[in-house]
Amino acid sequence: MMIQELKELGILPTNLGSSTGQNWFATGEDITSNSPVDAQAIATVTCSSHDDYNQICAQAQQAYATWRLVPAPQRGEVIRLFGEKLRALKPALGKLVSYEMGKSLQEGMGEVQEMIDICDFAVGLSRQLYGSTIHSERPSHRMYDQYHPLGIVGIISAFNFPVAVWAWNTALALICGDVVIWKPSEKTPLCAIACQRILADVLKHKDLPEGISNLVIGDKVVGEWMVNDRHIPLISATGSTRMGKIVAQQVAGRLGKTILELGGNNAIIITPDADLNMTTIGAVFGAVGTAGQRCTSTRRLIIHEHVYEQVKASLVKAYAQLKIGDPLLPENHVGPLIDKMAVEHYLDALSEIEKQGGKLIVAGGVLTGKGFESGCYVKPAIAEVENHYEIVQKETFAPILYLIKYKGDVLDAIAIQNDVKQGLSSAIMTNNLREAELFLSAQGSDCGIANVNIGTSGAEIGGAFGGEKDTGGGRESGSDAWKAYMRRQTNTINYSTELPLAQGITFNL
Ligand code: UN1
Repeated sequence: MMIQELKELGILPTNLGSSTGQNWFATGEDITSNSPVDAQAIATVTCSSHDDYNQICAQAQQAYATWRLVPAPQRGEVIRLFGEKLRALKPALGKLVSYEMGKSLQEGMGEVQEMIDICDFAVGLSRQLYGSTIHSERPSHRMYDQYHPLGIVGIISAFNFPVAVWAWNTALALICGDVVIWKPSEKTPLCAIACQRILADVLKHKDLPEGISNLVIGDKVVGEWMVNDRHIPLISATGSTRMGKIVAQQVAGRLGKTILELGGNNAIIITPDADLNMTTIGAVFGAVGTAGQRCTSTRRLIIHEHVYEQVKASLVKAYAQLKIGDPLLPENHVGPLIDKMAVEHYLDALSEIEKQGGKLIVAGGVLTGKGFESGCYVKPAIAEVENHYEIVQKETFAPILYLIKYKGDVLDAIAIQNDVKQGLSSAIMTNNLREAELFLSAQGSDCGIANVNIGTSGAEIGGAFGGEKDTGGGRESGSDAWKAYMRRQTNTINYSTELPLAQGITFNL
């Protein structure tokens, strides 16, 4: 029913199985998108073949030649119109995200809101792609630096944020004068087709080449074509650390650039000075929101021994109230995992926890029966563990929350928080100024995101998004993340009649 509505709105093509989408050449194999909500096959989608990919690439290159000459504020106008369209289509697109990916409807809408927000941000930015002016050491010389577009930006995105992460990259890349080729997760192809068509409509309305925004659907082979393609100077990839390491090495092999947004193992430190009511809400949403499938999901709570029992009791109570079920129904807090493979990983992690010495205090399990036919609905679990357990060191993309007790002061808690390979998001719950400032200082959290008195997930688009260590080091979205989408050029202009050399060198002929 919803798919019909999307077809009527023109967001999805009437015949999904064919290659009729705008700038979406697809003559390869068919894949079926199954909803984890009710196990229904939503639609069959055609992937791009290697020939299709080459055609898309040629089209993107051609479009770039035009697009880079459009003044940045006019490029911003295109993104403004895109944002307007997204505002109008938010309910429909939000529903599709929820149905195809399985996150709650509110979170599906929230994801579309992130798209709208980044569009607004990019519109403003399109008049602020500032370089610096520099005082030259030579008389009658002027220096400055300026930013030019890079060319084609390749975006590889994951299933868990099937629309927002593309939008962060695309909105910035486009106002910077780049064009994009997008490989979405093959688990959420309909969300990608919908986004592509919304933007394609805006480009058409403005009489701009469709190759400014391109879509290639397929599995990791398509990703490999992009990663090894010297026509793509920047690859922005979101996914596992394992995938990121392969992408990083291959792109570095051709001296291309990457923005990598990989795994997290995010913790909240809860000190004796924490407001415990706030803490419970932040921790529970962080752990079970999107069924624990955000890069920023809260995986570990590092709790001071003095408040440990109290925090534990309030979490157990809160978990008992969680409603698991159809994410499109507003009363449910937790939807399904993306697919049965994810359920397997969740179950493996639960058994590993016990094998490695952990204790499940809120048991997990797969839900069965009416409403749970997809086999993807699982119970959020809580386990008492030690930080060094192998399973705790790993990012399991599922709603499993680890409780870790700490003694001593906040530096002891920070040491535990930093003692994992990943470095995406982190938080501290405290009303103690010294603790908060230490956590944010150079000897504090080693993550790309460090919060005080809020959880680890749900970052606003205005800040740069990304993390350190195994998270990959890239930054997307707000602040000055746009600079990664452009090439910097230093210019020195001599308006004198002499040719003085720098560093005082004299060179007489
Ligand atoms: C991701 O999980 O890849 O901070 C992105 C958040 C969201 C984005 C998460 N704004 O939780």
